[in-house]
Amino acid sequence: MKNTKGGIKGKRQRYADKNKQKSQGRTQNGKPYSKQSDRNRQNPKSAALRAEKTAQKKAKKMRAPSANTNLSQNSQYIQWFPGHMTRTKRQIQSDLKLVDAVAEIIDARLPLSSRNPDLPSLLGDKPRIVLMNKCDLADPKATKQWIEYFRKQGLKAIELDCKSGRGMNNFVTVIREVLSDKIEKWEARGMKNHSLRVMIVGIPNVGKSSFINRISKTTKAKVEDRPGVTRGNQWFTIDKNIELLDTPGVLWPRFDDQLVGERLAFTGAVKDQIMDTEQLSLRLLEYLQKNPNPDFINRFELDGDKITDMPPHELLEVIAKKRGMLVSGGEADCERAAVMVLDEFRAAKLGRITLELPKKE
Ligand SMILES: Nc1nc2c(ncn2[C@@H]2O[C@H](COP(=O)(O)OP(=O)(O)OP(=O)(O)O)[C@@H](O)[C@H]2O)c(=O)[nH]1
Ligand SMILES: [Mg+2]
Repeated sequence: MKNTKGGIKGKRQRYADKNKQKSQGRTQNGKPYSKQSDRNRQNPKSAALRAEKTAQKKAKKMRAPSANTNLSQNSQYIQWFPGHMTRTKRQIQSDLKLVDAVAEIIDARLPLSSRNPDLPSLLGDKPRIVLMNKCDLADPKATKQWIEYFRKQGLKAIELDCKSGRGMNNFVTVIREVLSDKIEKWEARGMKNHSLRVMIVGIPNVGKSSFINRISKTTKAKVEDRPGVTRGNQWFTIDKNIELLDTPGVLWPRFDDQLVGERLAFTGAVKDQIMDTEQLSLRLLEYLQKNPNPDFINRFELDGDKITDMPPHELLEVIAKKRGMLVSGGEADCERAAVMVLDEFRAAKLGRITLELPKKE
């Protein structure tokens, strides 16, 4: 490095020059100064490697964790695991010692995707039953198949509909069945009416609090049509010496299959605000195009033959126009239509649709 007088710059001078450039916010070649660019100049090869690694890390973060071929350009990476869910998991674990059994509420429309994969390790060998809720929204034939599927796995499952109260009476019978050994032991020791304590767990918005209200014939548990309503564990006493523990809905830190996240989002188990609603409704339309349901076709007065090959965004436009959802200039208001499609699906106005079926043996 030559100085203006043609000599070699001393170490002290070079240091002073560099500090001057830093204070001016510029590098030698006039580019803005940064610590990173300083390091890069020292070793351009490792700088390129670092840049590549950072890009890979970013891509990994953005990439869907599954290699599912059913994904399309409308797919989005969905994940929702706020801090209160970590706390709930810990609370569930510590409250386990207080209960005799656990009732896992699942959504009858997605009996696999609505099961938390972390539960088996969390619950250990605690006696467990499955409550298939929202049966009024699911395909009744599929629900029967799922009950059989669980039976084969050695799990007692019952159909529930918290809106009408269907299936409520079976709960006490089934809980007594799974706890029969314990009850026999209590009775042998003269404890005839020993109370049973059951923890109610499940994903957000699946109907845990609704179930507790229905079965205890009260409205004490807070219920709303959005995920994340219950925020703490709370005991409720129902008749026949049974106490139930309501818990906040929990998901898991990472959906290994992106379709699982999507299905949970379709049914309202994931907070809508964290997603692109229009994209989500396009994915739902893609599903309905591949699996057309007469109620869906009739509700939007669609031509069943034409919709299969239509790009989903065109179908959304058709639906918006059919419903008179227009923006100024007469264009379809796809944003509004997207929300409406999701709402109507969630209320089973597009048919009683079960999104997953047990694998045929
Ligand atoms: N159609 C139908 N809707 C139901 C049923 N059970 C619950 N719901 C509705 O589902 C929504 C959520 O119910 P909640 O009882 O608050 O659900 P939760 O599991 O306690 O939700 P979090 O506390 O957020 O985890 C409410 O709008 C209920 O009215 C059912 O069997 N059928
Ligand atoms: Mg609740």
